[in-house]
Amino acid sequence: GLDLLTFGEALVSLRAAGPLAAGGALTMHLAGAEANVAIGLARLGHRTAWAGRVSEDELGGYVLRELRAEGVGVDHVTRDPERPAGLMFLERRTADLTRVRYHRAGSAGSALSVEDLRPALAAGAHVLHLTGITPALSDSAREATRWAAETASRSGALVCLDVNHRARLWTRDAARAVLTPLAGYASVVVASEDELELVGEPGADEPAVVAALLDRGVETVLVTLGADGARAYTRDGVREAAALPVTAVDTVGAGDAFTAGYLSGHLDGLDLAGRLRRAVTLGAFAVAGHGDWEALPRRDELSLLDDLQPG
Ligand code: CKP
Ligand code: MG
Repeated sequence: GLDLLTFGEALVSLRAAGPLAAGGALTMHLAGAEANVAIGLARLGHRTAWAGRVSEDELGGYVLRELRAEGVGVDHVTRDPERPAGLMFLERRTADLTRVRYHRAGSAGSALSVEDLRPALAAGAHVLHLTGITPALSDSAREATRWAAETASRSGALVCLDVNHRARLWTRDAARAVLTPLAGYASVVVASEDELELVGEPGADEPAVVAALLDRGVETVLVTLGADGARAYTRDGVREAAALPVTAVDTVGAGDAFTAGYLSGHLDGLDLAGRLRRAVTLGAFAVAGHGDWEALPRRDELSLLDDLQPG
């Protein structure tokens, strides 16, 4: 069977080297948190698949071609003849600051429904990865996300939820109302410090949110800290992992890389320290190179950063 199934919206990302308002050349890339995770795992040799709806036009064809080229299974993708591809514009404002603008309302990906996911869930996978972006896209996508999480957790899969709050899609209160119940299906929850409160009581601090999640059956809570690394909470306590000291040129996709590394370590049977080491290693590759996933390592490249001691 598959190692990992993920689903969501894959976007066509159009990247400008400077401010968008100044015009100039755009380059075309695949984006989308779930696609980033699938690619991260596929590059390390794990069997992965991505499910979702993509437009039937050339842009949808491009999304599928990129996923296939990276070795991600697309057998259970639905083509949507009516709706357009979701787009994302990314402009570079300073050397280390990029800004993102979406054109995704009413897109093919946002029309995701339970029916689109049924065949993929029936085929099964060891790990189901999902993000808090998908339930923000539409009512049907929200129900599909909840259904997939429930179905996979019942079948004994490891469910990993990455909170990934996107303020351009919904408010924090709307996100919390959906993501807190959703976290109850997860074995692994990933959140930045900022996002953690969206899977707990409003205003609750980190120890309180973590305690409530562990109480509800979540096994591992991963709090990502950017350049400061990450904290991993389990019933045995907390373990810290420092980030690797690379020069960051593009932080978009870092969280997805971290999650992919953690899940790869899980699939390889590594202990918590080993899973975290792989997670920060993939995070370092992601931020040290341009693009959301392009710089992610193949398995034989994992050791390239071995000489870097955690900062
Ligand atoms: O949390 P990350 O920076 O790893 O997520 C980046 C992705 O899906 C990016 O590829 C973008 O398309 C998105 O998050 C999004 O919808 O914002
Ligand atoms: Mg993230």
